[in-house]
Amino acid sequence: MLGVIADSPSMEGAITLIGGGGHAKVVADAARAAGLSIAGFVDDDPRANLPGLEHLGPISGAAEPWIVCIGDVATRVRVIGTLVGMAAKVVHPSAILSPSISIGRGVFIGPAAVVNAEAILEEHAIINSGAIVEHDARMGRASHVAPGAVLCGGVEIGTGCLVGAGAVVLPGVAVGDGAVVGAGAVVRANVPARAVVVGVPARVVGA
Ligand code: JB3
Repeated sequence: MLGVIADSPSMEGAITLIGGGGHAKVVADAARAAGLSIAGFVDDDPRANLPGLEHLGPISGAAEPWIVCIGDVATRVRVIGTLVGMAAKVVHPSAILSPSISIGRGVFIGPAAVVNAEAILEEHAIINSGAIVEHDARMGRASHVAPGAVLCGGVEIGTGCLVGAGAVVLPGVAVGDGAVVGAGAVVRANVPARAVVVGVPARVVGA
């Protein structure tokens, strides 16, 4: 699996990272490990600093291909909405990917992640370090499965969701748009849109 999969032949060339914080460091590492060139990063905070990468200016000036490197889901969704041009995909070479998966534009797949047969990763989803997305699961647009989390077979994650570090979503469970699954939770039943669930077994604590 290539480190970045251009969506069109015109999308050769270095990628621009959008955001200059901790997640951008992880994406930069993956891009380098995959042998990709990085033009630099854009960030509205002039103090943002990514060692070894040039701060190219504010986010509004992002050149394509770009990838959004902001982990907070609400911010991520908002920033994506302001962008034009083509998003790149960055896949760490140590990720284990079935050849039958679908990867949308702007997706990031981190080191030691596993994505199994027929899984669908919609645009701008984050599959973070060591996360597992099992067969036939779906990650909704801009959703984030955090390090070490496990989506079992056929799980449906909506758009703009966060599945926290080390959480487990059991087979066939659906997590509604904008929902949050707390770190370490074990989710046995469907999660309503915009709900927050935590614990083992996971229970709704807020919405
Ligand atoms: O837990 C892990 C493994 N990673 C976390 C990741 C998923 O999310 C990480 O530890 C952080 O919690 C977070 O990483 P991120 O998004 O890089 O966080 P931070 O280091 O705060 O960097 C966010 C960057 O986005 C900063 O450079 C901000 O300037 C920028 N930013 C944050 N909010 C924003 C906004 N930029 C714009 N334009 N608008 C915002 O509202």
